[in-house]
Amino acid sequence: MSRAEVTAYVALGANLGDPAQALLGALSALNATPGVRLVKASRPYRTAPVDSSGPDYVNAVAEVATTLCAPALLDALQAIELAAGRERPFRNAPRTLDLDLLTYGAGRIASERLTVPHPRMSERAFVLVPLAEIAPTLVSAAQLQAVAGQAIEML
Ligand code: PH2
Ligand code: MG
Ligand code: MG
Repeated sequence: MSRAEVTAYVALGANLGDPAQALLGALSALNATPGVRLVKASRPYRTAPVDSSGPDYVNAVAEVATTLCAPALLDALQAIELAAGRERPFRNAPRTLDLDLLTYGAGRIASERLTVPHPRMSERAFVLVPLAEIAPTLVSAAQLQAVAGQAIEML
């Protein structure tokens, strides 16, 4: 018997190499992953680095429907990051591709590898603005107001 699909939201970001191309490649790699179906993706946004360095980022958020459990979905995200040349020299280092699991259904997870919902998602315009574009009921006006000072523009 096959498992029911769960709706999950994934944040995409990059600020090295060709970030816009990396995000497009990641969306198609996500959809090509067995057990993962891309439902929608936000527009790409140019954003200033937050607690990070280097060039501006390109960020987006994707909605996926998945039959994978959350740890397997995380494995898939990390495999796509690695294939895009992701290196982790230090925390919040500039990167060719970052894929973060924001939510997994209504799941709450606090394991060594994974905290869901993502603990910093509501502090970041680069997550909330694209998330609000594709899932407006998940983001409140007050949350958007709280990050209104962070530089973000639609590409
Ligand atoms: N990701 C971070 C830290 N800072 N800043 C922007 N603008 N976009 C990001 O994706 C980003 C960041 C940690 O993953
Ligand atoms: Mg991140
Ligand atoms: Mg990450």
